Amino acid sequence: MDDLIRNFRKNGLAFVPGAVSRESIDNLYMTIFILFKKAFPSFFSWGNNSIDAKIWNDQRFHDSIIDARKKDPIKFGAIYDSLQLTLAAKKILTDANIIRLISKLFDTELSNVSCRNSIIRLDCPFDTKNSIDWHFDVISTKNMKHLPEDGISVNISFHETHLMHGSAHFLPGSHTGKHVQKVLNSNKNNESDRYIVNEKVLKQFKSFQFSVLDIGDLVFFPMTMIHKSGENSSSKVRISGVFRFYKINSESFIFQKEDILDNDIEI
Ligand SMILES: O=C(O)CCC(=O)C(=O)O
Ligand SMILES: [Fe+2]
Repeated sequence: MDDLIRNFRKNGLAFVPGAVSRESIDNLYMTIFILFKKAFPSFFSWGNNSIDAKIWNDQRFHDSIIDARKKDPIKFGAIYDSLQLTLAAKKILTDANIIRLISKLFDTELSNVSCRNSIIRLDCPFDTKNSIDWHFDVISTKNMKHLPEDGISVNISFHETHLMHGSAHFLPGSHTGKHVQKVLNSNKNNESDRYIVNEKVLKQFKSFQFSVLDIGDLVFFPMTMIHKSGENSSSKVRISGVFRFYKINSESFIFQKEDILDNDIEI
């Protein structure tokens, strides 16, 4: 048994450094830039056609995104949603290393895995609308009886991420219990759903946050593990991925469809 599987079985967290290809991450930054420039041309007029991951070190990039969100949160939400449809996002979702590692952790083949509700996150400093409090990931917010027992989530860091950027906090050990949570669905496209887990449950576990994550690093955890967004107290936008995979032949797998048509966003 190798370290990845040993750590995953022991405390529910498996860390893999620099696994996502730099070319895919460069494409993602270019795509983010194109979307913002289309929606907010005056804020992004400084950029050219050669954006790559290095742009994250340029404060102009962050200031422009933060200003855009302040000016028009609905438009910002539309960019966020549209980002999920892009090839750059989907290419990372199906990155060869991620598929290999997920297959290994599930001990199954690619053909037996589904993915849904996979998101590239843009977390602005001191944001409270999209930051998610303690919760475990779910496959369905309508069917709360569904415990995501055979799901694995992976967080991806798209830049050097320090504590002040607000990477996720985890409660290792919480994944083996059967916990319940309330979900308050948000019907706004610029706000996340709210989750509530009983305080008594939270007190049973010790919180853990990776002190630093580098570009392309992966953190795998069972969907049943309780975790939350950290607080971004920096001046930069935290850019990360949260991808969720499910084993199809598992008893707890449910048949679903993704909303794909007739959901244009008026901006
Ligand atoms: O902010 C984060 O990295 C955590 C996000 C998260 O847990 C989720 O989207 O389900
Ligand atoms: Fe989550």
